[in-house]
Amino acid sequence: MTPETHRRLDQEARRILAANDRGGYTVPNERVYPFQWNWDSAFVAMGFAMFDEDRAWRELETLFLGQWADGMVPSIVFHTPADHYYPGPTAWGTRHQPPTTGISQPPVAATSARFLWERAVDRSLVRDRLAALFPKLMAWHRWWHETRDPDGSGLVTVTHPWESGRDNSPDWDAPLAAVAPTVSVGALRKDNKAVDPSERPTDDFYDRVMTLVEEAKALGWDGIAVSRGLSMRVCDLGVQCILSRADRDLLALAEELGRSEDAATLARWIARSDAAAARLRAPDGTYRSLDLRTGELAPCPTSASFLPLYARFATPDDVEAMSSLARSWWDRLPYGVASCDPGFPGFDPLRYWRGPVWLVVNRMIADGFAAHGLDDIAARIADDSAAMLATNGFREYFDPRTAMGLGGHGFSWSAAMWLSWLS
Ligand code: 2M8
Repeated sequence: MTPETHRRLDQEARRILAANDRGGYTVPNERVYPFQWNWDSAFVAMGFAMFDEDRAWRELETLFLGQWADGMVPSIVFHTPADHYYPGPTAWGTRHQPPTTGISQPPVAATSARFLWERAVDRSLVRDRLAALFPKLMAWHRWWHETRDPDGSGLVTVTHPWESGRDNSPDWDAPLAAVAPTVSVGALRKDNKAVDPSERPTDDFYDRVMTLVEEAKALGWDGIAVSRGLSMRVCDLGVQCILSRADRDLLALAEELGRSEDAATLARWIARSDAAAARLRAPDGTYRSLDLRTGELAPCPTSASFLPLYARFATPDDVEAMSSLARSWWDRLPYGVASCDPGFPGFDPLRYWRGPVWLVVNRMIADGFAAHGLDDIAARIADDSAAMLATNGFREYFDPRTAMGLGGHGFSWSAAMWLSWLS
């Protein structure tokens, strides 16, 4: 990459974050997603941290204004009204102020807080902010480990595909097939008017996921009742790994702050999750999501199958299996890392989480390979990611065959990945 391209990407990434900044929080992309999204903000904070530490902390602090009394941090905080997104606050029927959804998203925030802390120019200036955020992070992790794992199995439950962040992944095909739709919401959708419908989930998908919302509403959004009672209950490999990594990062922060009781609790949660991880390993050695209702593993590896490296619970055999898997995908597709196994019959290089490449996942996968000494794979993922941005802009996701940009334009987390990882 020429220094000129590098400068151009730096400027463009900062311009995007500034344009999507709503004062304390950042929208992923105004046209498609006009509110604050949970894991988007955790990644975006890392981008801000490279040039405005105060603004980076504010991104996380504002996200936690949406935290529920039971510790749950919602997938979306609807700080200000906007009528061009469906489903908005009314469809969720929750009671929180500011209005929020009733489901969560992958818990990246503790990892982000550690990133901010470790890069702080003067830690004494941000210690109070970290100390104020810590109990909120701890409460959220407790919600995952207790409310979303009421039997203490070590595997946490997601009850909705949107909770995984990997919305229409093949991981949800079988669990969603078991959800009998009771609503028909195709006409209410806005997303497929803002973006080419071939790059978005189907109407049938929306009917089923909104049926899950109706089920949770009928349970009054009670945490344990939802966890035990919804017709979709899956241990999502992505959330399981991201939580396990975030537990480790939160433990490091607990030690920094001298919170020894919390550190001990986190160490217990980590040990319990590590012990349960083998249940997610398929006979071919790849990790998958697990349908907790049927005991079935997901039908194919996805980009989440590399995240045990990021979580840090992978065994030496796993490391070997994951590096072979990554190399075999590059034999079929020039740009890594596809969100779904290219050999799976349902692989679709254009449709959202069923094939396209997502830079935030790439960052986590590259982190995992680098931590296990596989610097060549980590470097190739970074090179592919930078090439996609340089040739096609800060798009939401990319076609792994051609690097063509897909979904929304001027996307905040893609800009943040450039600034905090690739630049
Ligand atoms: C996508 O999800 C939202 C629902 O939360 C949607 O499709 O309407 C996903 O890619 C998710 O991971 C992401 O956080 C969100 C905003 O970028 O968009």
